[in-house]
Amino acid sequence: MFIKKMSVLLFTALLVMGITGCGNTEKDSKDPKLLLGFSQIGTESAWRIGNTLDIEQQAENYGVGLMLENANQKQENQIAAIRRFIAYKVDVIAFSPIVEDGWDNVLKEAKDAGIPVILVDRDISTDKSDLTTCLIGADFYNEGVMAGEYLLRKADELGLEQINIVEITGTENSTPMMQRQAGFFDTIGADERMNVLESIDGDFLKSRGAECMRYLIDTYGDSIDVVFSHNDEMTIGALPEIEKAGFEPGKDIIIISIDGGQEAIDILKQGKINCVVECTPKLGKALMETALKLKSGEEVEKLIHPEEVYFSDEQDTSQIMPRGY
Ligand code: GYE
Repeated sequence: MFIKKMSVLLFTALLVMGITGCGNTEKDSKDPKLLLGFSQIGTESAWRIGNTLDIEQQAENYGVGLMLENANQKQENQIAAIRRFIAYKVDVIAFSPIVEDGWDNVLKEAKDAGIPVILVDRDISTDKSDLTTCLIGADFYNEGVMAGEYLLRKADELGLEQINIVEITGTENSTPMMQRQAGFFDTIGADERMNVLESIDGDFLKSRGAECMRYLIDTYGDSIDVVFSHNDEMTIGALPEIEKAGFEPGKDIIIISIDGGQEAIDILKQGKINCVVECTPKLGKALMETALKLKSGEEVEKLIHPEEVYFSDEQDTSQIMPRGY
């Protein structure tokens, strides 16, 4: 399947180069500028789908041949994909590690094969700093801080004395899960009004968001004041459960989400979500530029964080531009 996809992409890249006239040497018209192997985590969210589409589009724009593999949410599939990229002798490998641990062996194999590796979106945990070249991804800690700061402002506005929070987290041991939680807790931790009832793993999935919310309502009932959910998908899964239990999301329960996909923004506009922190999936341009630099032996920036904002009921939400994911 991916071979088919790759040949389509290679063909398109060649076509683009042909049309724009930049592929006028014998060699250029046969080869893309570089061959990039990219292992994507899966299709768990609008964010992830938007991220894959953006990487495909930017590969076309930059004349990069893309071998794209979808790991269907399994680390072992990502490891196998990286091994295939090595066997295929791609110029550069990129991947979004589903979790932080367990990459040293396969990355050592890439290093021994002389293939540079770019981390996209998420980080790894390793004591060997030379296994990857750089990380292109969001500042998840800051996203947690923005979520926490919103809650502090909201608590002041409503004059609340005690605030009971439930947290539905992303995939355990993934960078966004750990850093969003840390940023949020560091921001609200010193405020005596804040009381975290429970943090529960929703794995970034809509179905799990619904399950977690059912459990939380069964357990804590009407004492829940705030849901902090680590992504829009889980939030969208949780909202109907809140309504079924007879509560109004956005009014009886403050809802804070992360990603900022169109569906969540539309719900924010309806008043059922109070705050959505942006996490942009548009990492493709920086990825292509970095891969091309690595191919030509140039230095690359170690860490590239996109600029991010938040959207909330404190602003005129009708002014929010279409999100594109
Ligand atoms: O928030 C979530 C996705 O790693 C930033 O993964 C990404 C997260 C994103 O599935 O929706």
